[in-house]
Amino acid sequence: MINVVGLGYIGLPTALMFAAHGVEVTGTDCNKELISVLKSGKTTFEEDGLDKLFAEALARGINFSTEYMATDVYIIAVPTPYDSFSKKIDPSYVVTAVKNVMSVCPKGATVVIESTVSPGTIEKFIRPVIAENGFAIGEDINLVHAPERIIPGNMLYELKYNSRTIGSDDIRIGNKIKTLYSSFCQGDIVVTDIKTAEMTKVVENTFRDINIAFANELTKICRIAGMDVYEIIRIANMHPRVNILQPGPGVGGHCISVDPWFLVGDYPGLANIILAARKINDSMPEFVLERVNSIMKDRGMTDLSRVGLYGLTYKENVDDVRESPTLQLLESMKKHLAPGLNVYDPIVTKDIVDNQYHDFDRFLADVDFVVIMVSHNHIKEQIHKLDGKVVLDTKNICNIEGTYKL
Ligand code: SAJ
Repeated sequence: MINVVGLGYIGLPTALMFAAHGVEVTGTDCNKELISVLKSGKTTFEEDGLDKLFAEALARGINFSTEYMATDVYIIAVPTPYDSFSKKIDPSYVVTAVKNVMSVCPKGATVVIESTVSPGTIEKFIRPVIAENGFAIGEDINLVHAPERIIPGNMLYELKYNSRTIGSDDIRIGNKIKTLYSSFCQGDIVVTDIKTAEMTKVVENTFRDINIAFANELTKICRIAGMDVYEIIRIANMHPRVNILQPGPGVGGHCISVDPWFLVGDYPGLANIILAARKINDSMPEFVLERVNSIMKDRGMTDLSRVGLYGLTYKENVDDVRESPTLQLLESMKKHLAPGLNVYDPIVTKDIVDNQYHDFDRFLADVDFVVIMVSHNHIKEQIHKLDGKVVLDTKNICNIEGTYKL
């Protein structure tokens, strides 16, 4: 039996995937409300195919509990935020989860950390916790780091087909956990040491952050040069060794906008490109505001209450708003004591900001200027409804004549 600890965006699909492939699973989370929702037969976030997988896992007997189980494999998938001042990782959730595991696990158990951690975190924070609890690593407890790689919006496909990294002190234990993940994972699974696995994961997200920052920097250059950045990227990407990502209103989510900071926090002075990329991506919401300001001036518009932001989530077709560019933009307006703008997102049903609409047509009726912040399928399918509005399209999805771009 495996005990998956932390049933959020990563832990839940992972637990369900194991269960649906015949592994006996108990999912544990300290959030009682979340456990009771799962026990009532409902999933807790939107993701393509998640409800179907949930039904399969339930049919195979998955359990949910707020308690940790006595078993031989634990998979820990709890959040690892960073301290916004020092930029260093806050390992407290992983440390607490490991402590709780130590209080119930039998000797010989394997603890797999799936949460993304900064390189060295396992050495610095996790090994001591295990030792303090009287367990000898490698004898009483085995430690493994198996960072996830799945992308929200295509999680279930990627769980099955992405390659994975397993970091372990002992190749035999690494191979044992590889066999466990092979119950559902059809991609290559590389077994390496723990530090290499930690670093590789952070490097992957940092690479993407830097690439997006390059696209965003080009956007600013092209704005001054009066050139079309999308056309330039499209043509440059026809070169066989060039693959520039797309510019946008900023980088959000709990991974790409967070993980590079671990390297900046741990290696100040060395992580120069990484820091510059972070700054460029973090500057994008303000850049959108500057564009709104200059377009309003050009059009002789003065009433901010007639401006609306379309999209609140950190990217298209997900319901996750963590670190979203729209929230960053609203935060920045608040700092400058400016009134908030109208906001609408078809996927975010809870009220999380002021002036938030829950009806698209009412939102449209109340605004003259729409800023597309997120390219949900919802807007792509009814882009014609923006006809007659002033539109700033930060995602390059609107072809209506006169649409402003980043
Ligand atoms: N974005 C752009 N331009 C692009 C692509 C993305 O501005 O061309 C923006 C998005 O709009 C979003 C942010 O970047 O705000 C991040 O979105 P994403 O789709 O690039 O990535 P995430 O954060 O959803 O998932 C990433 C993935 N990492 C990589 O592709 C290297 C995923 O594989 C990881 O599992 C995930 O982080 C994670 O959990 O670490």
